[in-house]
Amino acid sequence: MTDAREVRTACPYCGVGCGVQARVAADGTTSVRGDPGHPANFGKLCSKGSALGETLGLDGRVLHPEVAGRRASWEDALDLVAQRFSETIAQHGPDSVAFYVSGQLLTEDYYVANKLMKGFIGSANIDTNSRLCMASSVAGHKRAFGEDIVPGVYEDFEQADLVVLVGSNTAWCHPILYQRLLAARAERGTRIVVIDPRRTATAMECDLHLQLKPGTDVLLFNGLLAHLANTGAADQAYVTAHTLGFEAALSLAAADAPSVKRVAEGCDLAPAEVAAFYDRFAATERTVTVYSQGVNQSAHGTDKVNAIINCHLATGRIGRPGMGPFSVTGQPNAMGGREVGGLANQLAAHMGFDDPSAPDRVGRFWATPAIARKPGLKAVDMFEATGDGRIKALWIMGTNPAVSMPDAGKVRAALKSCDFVVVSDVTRTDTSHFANVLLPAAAWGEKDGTVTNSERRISRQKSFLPMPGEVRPDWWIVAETARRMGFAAAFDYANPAAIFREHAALSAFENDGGRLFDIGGLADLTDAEYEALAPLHWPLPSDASAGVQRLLGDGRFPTADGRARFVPVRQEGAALPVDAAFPLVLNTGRLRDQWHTMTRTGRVPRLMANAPEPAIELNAADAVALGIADGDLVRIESRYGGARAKAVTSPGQRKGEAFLPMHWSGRFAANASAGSLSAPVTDPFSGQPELKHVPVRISREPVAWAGVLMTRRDLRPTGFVHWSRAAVQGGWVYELSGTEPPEQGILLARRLVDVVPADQLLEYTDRRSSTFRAAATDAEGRLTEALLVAPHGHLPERGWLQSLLASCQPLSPLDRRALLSGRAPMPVPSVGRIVCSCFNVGVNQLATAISGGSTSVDEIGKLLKAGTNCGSCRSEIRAMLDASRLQAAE
Ligand SMILES: Nc1nc2c(c(=O)[nH]1)N[C@H]1C(S)=C(S)[C@@H](COP(=O)(O)OP(=O)(O)OC[C@H]3O[C@@H](n4cnc5c(=O)[nH]c(N)nc54)[C@H](O)[C@@H]3O)O[C@H]1N2
Ligand SMILES: Nc1nc2c(c(=O)[nH]1)N[C@H]1C(S)=C(S)[C@@H](COP(=O)(O)OP(=O)(O)OC[C@H]3O[C@@H](n4cnc5c(=O)[nH]c(N)nc54)[C@H](O)[C@@H]3O)O[C@H]1N2
Ligand code: SF4
Ligand SMILES: [Mo]
Repeated sequence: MTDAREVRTACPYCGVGCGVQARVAADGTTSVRGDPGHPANFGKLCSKGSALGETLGLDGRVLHPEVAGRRASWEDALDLVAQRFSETIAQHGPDSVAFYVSGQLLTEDYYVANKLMKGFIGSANIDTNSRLCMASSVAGHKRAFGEDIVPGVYEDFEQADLVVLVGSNTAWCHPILYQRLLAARAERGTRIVVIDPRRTATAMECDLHLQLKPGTDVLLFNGLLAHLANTGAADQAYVTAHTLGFEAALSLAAADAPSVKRVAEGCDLAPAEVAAFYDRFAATERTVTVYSQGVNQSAHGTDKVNAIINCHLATGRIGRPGMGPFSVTGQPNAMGGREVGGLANQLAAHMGFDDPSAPDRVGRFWATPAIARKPGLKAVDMFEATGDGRIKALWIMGTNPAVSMPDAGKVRAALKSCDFVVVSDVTRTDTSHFANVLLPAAAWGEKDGTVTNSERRISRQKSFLPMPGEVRPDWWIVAETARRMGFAAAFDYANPAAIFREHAALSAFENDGGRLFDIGGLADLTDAEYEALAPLHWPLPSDASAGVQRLLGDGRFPTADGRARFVPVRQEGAALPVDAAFPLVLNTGRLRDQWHTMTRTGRVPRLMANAPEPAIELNAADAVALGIADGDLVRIESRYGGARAKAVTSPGQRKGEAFLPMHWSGRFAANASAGSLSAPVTDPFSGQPELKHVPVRISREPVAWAGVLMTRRDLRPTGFVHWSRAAVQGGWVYELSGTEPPEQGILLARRLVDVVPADQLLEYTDRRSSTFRAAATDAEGRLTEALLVAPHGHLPERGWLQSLLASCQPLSPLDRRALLSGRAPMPVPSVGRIVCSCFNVGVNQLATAISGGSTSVDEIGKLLKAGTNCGSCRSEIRAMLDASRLQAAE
């Protein structure tokens, strides 16, 4: 037995990039906590980060290479990949193949994949899921600054007097950064403005919420630019010395937004709210404007970014303490991907195709004659080309496009029709289903490398677990394929450190300061230094001793003349307006405890407890008009596809608008995928798709029966109108429903327990009430399966059943009888839906505390511990307190 050890690594979820300490005990069990020494989180972790230890099991993992669905050796699998890619290139040219990669990859993996495609295959057909995420920010930065630069650092959130959060549900999506902001507010009284069509958890905490009409951000910020100019709040000296194009941008803005009243009308806001925001912005030097997917994921995302940056340029508030535009990145290594050049319109190390000398320079560095000279296909176009046969071989690494791409049904059809699909993933996914070759990648905790967070801070991700089965790190898989394609010398890496050194050297290569991304100071790290690398900011040129923190504060920009550019922008109408056939706007995004397509977080019971079923949020007036009640199953249709989810009315939802989480894949529900509904309409500059706005119609499904199956098995039911599942202690709970008569529902559901040997299954059918119950136990008498089917609205509470599945005890005779009668032996008080996932505190407990006299989140924390660890649930608790106060006042 080995001794206990502790490894300092980084969280693999969001772009905050928190430091994590993983402790492997002598018996091999692993626990995870925040790293107090990491400058992003100082020891704190959010709900997802704190549950990392629970994602390390091997359930669902891909452990061996597979060819055509059969286990294969690495030799055979990689020989086949290399042969098929080489043949396709020889026959149809380099642009007939493509890689679709991901911000989940480490910088070293990403670098090697980019080098193979752009440097040696000679095509720029490598794009990444960052196209769906950050592309508009990249394009906006390049238009304004000349390079993709995030000027600020996290301390700016703490040193600002005003923080404007645009299209960002920071409380849920960048929770630790949000906690830092709230802590700073408690000290200095920071004002927080939220600009979002939904009343999100983030909006509940703010001083001013502009609940604008979706897609009208350009108008709002054009109005602000005009207001700054009119009221003398613009910094003329800065504008004259450091920028170009102010007059043109201002005249278009003023024409677009001639008055506060016109802005208010266009954005569907009260004039007083707009004026309050403008006055506050004008008066507050230390202002940070944070933006995320409500800005980027839009058909006009790049213009939204520049409308925001224009206001910061006009006031000279860039790159100084407590001020600046701040695009927060989504994925753990979205930034690293941008640094290596993983987007199809970038080349490498912040060099692009717009600089004619860049391809030769990169070609010289890589010693290759085959360097790509023109941009490749961006994600939406790449799948379009896969569908129509232009792309004949596609390799997908670390992303799940069958779920996360817009018009996902069409993407699935493209994958099905493609001659040769390779998927590298850690688990089986909706995408891996289409793989001709499936390659088992090493997961978080097993692999080594670096990631860069939203504030340009590079951190090490380190392995602390052995690689299970035959899994291999992504860089190794790509390098081995490159070797087989005839490029052995250029891909002869001993370890991630060697790749990192090369990446650092390329960033400094022939760089006279024209590219701010320069980490030449790290090009000579020894393996031991790389191993011990402490988190640091870039840039870090070879002559610097420590990473420069803020950028652009001196008013010098990485453009040819050193000046920033104002970009004239105009408010455009919705790319896809609603009409009589599709009268509602569907917005999509994230939930607090889930990560994307749920491949990891969906397996953790306490992360499933807050929102166990796919649900669409509706405004109450729309629900009434559509004859939909809370909990009803609804059908959602757009011009691209359909989905089903449970309806929940939400006071946070504007009339005419609905919100569906992006998370549920075909592995977690029959069909609740937001991607199937979303439109493949893209921004003209960034190619980023409009994922926040698609016209839909919604109708109630006439559900006749419902069922619930608790099981230890990992199933994928078929033939049901709707099902969804949630991980619970000891197994899974499947919610089933259908529009058939209940007797037929019983027959359908009964098939799910067909595999259980008859002598282990207790069954009971009550024909009069059309109910069915069945239960099975293992050899020790512990519950393994429980199935209940009843007419719609007649299923019992799940709490007691779940506790039986979780229990390690044999069933008592009392429980056995109770199971068949479908009722708990004695009423078990249910905690209700879980709000605090750290301490398992449910809505019913919170309601009792509030009716018992608790009046603040802190008081509730003292009583129930809820909200005292990661803090992610504090806004939900506050909303319950507010609601009860309102009720009392009525
Ligand atoms: N819990 C959790 N956290 C995550 C992730 C996750 O999967 N789960 N994913 C990570 C990733 S990759 C990303 S990219 C980030 C995303 O982080 P966010 O961008 O904060 O998250 P979203 O929920 O996608 O969208 C943000 C908000 O944009 C609003 N919005 C929609 N349309 C408009 C509009 O026209 N204007 C404005 N101003 N707002 C609009 C939506 O109502 C929504 O509340 O989160 C990261 N963090
Ligand atoms: N409708 C709608 N669609 C959206 C969005 C939205 O808001 N609305 N948001 C978009 C955004 S911002 C994003 S970032 C995307 C995210 O969409 P995806 O990238 O499709 O989502 P993930 O579930 O994170 O997929 C990552 C995959 O990588 C695997 N993986 C994890 N670690 C590794 C590794 O080390 N190596 C390899 N090879 N695989 C690994 C995981 O198992 C998983 O299958 O979704 C986009 N799609
Ligand atoms: S905020 Fe949460 S998900 Fe994001 S890096 Fe930190 S712990 Fe991970
Ligand atoms: Mo993202």
